[in-house]
Amino acid sequence: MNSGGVSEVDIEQDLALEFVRVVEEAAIAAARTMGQGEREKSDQVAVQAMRRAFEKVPIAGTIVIGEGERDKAPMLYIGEQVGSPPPPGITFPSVDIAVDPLEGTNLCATGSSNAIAVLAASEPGGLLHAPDCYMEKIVAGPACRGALDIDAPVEDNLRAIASCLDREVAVLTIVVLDRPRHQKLIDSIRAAGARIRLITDGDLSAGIAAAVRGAGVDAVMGTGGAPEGVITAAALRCLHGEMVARLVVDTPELEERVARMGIRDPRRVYTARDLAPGKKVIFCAAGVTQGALLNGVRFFSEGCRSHSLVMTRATNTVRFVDAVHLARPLGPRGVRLY
Ligand code: VTB
Repeated sequence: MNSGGVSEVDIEQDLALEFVRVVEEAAIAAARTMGQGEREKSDQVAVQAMRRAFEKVPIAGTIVIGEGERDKAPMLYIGEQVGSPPPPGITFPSVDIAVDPLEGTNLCATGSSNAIAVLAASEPGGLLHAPDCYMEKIVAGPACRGALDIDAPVEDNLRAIASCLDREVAVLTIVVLDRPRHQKLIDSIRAAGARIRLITDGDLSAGIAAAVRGAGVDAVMGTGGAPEGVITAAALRCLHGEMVARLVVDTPELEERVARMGIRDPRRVYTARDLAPGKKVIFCAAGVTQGALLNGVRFFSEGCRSHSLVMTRATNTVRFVDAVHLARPLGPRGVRLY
């Protein structure tokens, strides 16, 4: 907040917890719909809850990665301004925000592991405005600094990762999205002798796990969403993880859209720093369903309990937030007292 030029807001120090509340709200709303088999409904309630939660955050926020173009998404669309209106004479800090209110809509709809509500934030210009297309990615932990090459054969990358981690290729765990487009990749990983974990959705949370030692993932390989790629990069910048990525621009329409977004070379190989170049970067995620890193939301008679992760780049912190949200008490006639 900048009141008469007095104190400058440090985005990371002052806003990290505010953003945790935003992902908590989205996660709790989505978790209520777990297992109902309605992925769109799950997504919609998460979007609405996240949008509402932003109204309390003292920022001049701009959604740079969101639910889609303005004409397609009523809320959290690209370019939407979010944040609470500042009181007269006060200027709230400008912040760019990338959101995925429910990463893993299918996972939530089927009650499977690793659905999360997630956002990344930075100073303006700190997150690439990526189009909603596919992105080839290789993600690994900090030990693999400089060792990944998106153009190298799969087995070379596996050998490089194994060598950085000081272990054999045969004991690596590589996460791959279970899609027909990945058959060749899967065959190559198998031929090289590494182990594979196929996932139905959620290459973002797998990417974070790859950067955390002991989370059971050594690398994520394959093609997933570009917006998820930028948010993964924001997390990796906080965790010093490694990533190489390239947009999949395979139609003239997409080429045009990418050019309109100011991306001059559609074949550019990006690192995490290129995708999330911010000096200040915040990454927040809250578990919706039970996951490897985060517990899902648990409901009980007095309220619910959420589990979130908030990381900051410049201030180098990784915090887990275990929060109990008490329900408002019921009055004598069974109505909420406030
Ligand atoms: C991945 C995955 C996401 O989209 O990015 C995937 O991590 C890519 O799209 O959870 P396809 O489903 O078309 O392969 C998600 O599944 C969510 O949209």
